[in-house]
Amino acid sequence: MTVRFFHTSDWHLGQFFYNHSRHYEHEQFLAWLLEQIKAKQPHALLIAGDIFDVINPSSQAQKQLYQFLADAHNLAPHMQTLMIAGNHDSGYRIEQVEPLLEKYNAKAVGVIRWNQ
Ligand SMILES: [Mn+2]
Repeated sequence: MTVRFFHTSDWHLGQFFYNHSRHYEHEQFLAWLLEQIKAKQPHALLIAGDIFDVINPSSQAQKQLYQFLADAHNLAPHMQTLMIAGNHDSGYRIEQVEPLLEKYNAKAVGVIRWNQ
C-alpha cells in the first residue's frame, strides 16, 4: 500500500512583509494546496509549525486557517491533518479549537506536557 503524505510548514499567516500584507499570497498558496489535496488525496497532512506569524494573529488570519481546514476536509474527508506549533505560534491557541478540529479529522499539538 502506498502512503501519500503531505508536509508543509512556515505559512506565517497574517504576516506583513515590510508593511505589505501577504494575505493575497497566502490565499493563492492555500488554493494551490487545496488543488493538490483534491488531485492527490493524501492520507495525511502535516502542518509543521509557524502556521501564524505571531502568537496573537488577526481574525482574518485565523479565518484563513480554519477555512482551509474545512475546505481540505471536504475535498479529502479521509485525510488526517496534524498541526504542531512553531516558535511563532501560541501552542495554546492552536490547541484551543481541538473540539472543532475533530470534525475535520484534524489534531493540533501545541504544548508539551511532561509526565512527572
Ligand atoms: Mn518560520
